Amino acid sequence: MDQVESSNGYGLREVVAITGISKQRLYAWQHRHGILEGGRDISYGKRRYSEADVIYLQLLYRCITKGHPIGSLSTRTAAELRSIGYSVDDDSYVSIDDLVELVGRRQASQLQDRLSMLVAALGPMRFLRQVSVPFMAHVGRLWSQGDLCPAEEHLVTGTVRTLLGQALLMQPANLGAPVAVLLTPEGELHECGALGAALIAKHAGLQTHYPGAQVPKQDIAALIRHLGARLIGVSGSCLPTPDLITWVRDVAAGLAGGAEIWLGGRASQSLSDDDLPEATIIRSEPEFEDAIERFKVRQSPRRGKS
Ligand code: B12
Repeated sequence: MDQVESSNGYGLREVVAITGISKQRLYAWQHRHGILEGGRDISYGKRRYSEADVIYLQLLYRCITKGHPIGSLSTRTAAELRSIGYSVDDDSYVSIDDLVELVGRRQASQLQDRLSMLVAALGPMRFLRQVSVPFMAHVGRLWSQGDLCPAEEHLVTGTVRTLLGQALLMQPANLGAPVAVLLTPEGELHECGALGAALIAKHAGLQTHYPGAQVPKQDIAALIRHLGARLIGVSGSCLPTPDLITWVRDVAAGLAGGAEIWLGGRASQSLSDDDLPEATIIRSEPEFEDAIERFKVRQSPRRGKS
């Protein structure tokens, strides 16, 4: 935890710089809607904000910029605001049966058409959650049963990967926000998870880059410097745990604390935090979104510098 926050919280100027909410707006929310009432630190005589307050305000602002009126949000908890702010409009079930059938009938062009239409119709986040994840699970099953040969699997996976990559590039760049790089380590060919995580990070407001799969560990330090990144998100799906640990340790040693390393995907889920203290293990999408909100606060201008 950061020095400033742990000693006496954040001042108004810092909160404005971190959240982008103007001073006037903040006052109006407090006085008209009772947002974050109280919290006055007696020893300073001025309003201080804790890290939890700042995250709450970030979430509130996110909901407001999505079009929710402040009146409907003022009594919500941070957890409720997170689910409103990160919801993707409509979580109704999308059937992927027709996609699976097109794979079975080897209708590659129709499949590409249908998948492209789904990205356009659902938007990137719903496409990721409601199509890519269940559809890729089917593709993996067909491949392991021998119902798809490697070349056929490559054709299908390539389409999903390209669409996720296009969706990533078409999301707003979030210029000025902290920079994250999502990738897979050497030996990890499963690429859709890293692309999906990159989409989630961008949707959560980070500048996000995806250099691809199998990035050599000796290139990471230069890449991070070049991009000005403060976060590396490593996606491990099937890489054996010892290889994943070695890769992350070697990268961490080369970075010497220059950027945080987060680890997600199937292969990382069996790791405990003690197995790999050099990295933060992320186990679910809500956990990822929460971690990003905290990361934004950590990366914001410090009191001394503002
Ligand atoms: C599709 C698939 C394949 C395809 C890969 C195509 C490709 N090039 O990407 C094919 C069929 C080729 C394949 C091969 C193999 N696979 Co495979 N594969 C899958 C499958 C079915 C789906 C993966 C996928 O793309 N999902 C879609 C993406 C969008 O979702 P996701 O990966 O879950 O990622 C999300 C989250 O996990 C998270 N996330 C992911 N990364 C990160 C990173 C960070 C930092 C964060 C915060 C979050 C995050 O966010 C993403 C978006 O929501 C999974 C099982 C499954 N249902 O997940 C097995 C799976 C990953 N494969 C597995 C295995 C073992 C293999 C093989 C070794 C099989 C073999 N015996 O040969 C080979 C290895 C090939 C190789 N050399 O890499 C195992 C891994 C076992 C483990 N680690 O526990 C799995 C889990 C299947 C299983 N249950 O056994 N596979």
